[in-house]
Amino acid sequence: MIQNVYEVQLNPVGDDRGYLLPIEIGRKEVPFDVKRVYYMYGIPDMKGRGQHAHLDLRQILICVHGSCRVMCDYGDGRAAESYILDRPDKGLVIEGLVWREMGDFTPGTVLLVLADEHYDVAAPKEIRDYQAFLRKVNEEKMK
Ligand code: T46
Repeated sequence: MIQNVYEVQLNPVGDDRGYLLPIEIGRKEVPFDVKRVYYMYGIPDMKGRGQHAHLDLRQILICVHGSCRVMCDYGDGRAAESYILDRPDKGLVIEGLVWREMGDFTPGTVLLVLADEHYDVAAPKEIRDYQAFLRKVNEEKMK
């Protein structure tokens, strides 16, 4: 079972016109082939997002504008970890069976996500019930 969360430093190119941040697929910042890109914006105050886990998905989250908190929980008794995404040159890689909750969005935040799988609207491979997530982690550990 894969469960991994870590921050990566992205490399902007800056000059007197501002910054440009290239993301090259397959380089160490994004260690997977990207099949899907999405972003969220217009998030009302006090609203949280996420609150689910994916069975098998690799993603990198980048707050390209504003900031938010991402809480990651491995469901195995370890304390949940909180990450603040507050710079467009910081990425958070989340791989595998990790419960994630995003919150504390500042007004106008735009959260960009690159993922290694397409999204199946009819049958998304995700767990939205926390107790079911804990059971799945336990089941995977027994294998
Ligand atoms: C995650 C965090 C960071 C699609 O149609 N295509 C997509 O690729 C996605 C991700 C979602 N959707 C639909 C499904 C729902 O009807 O968009 C709606 C909102 O999706 P969801 O409630 O999953 O959004 P978030 O912000 O709670 O979570 C998303 C990702 O789903 C999730 O993988 O890790 O962002």
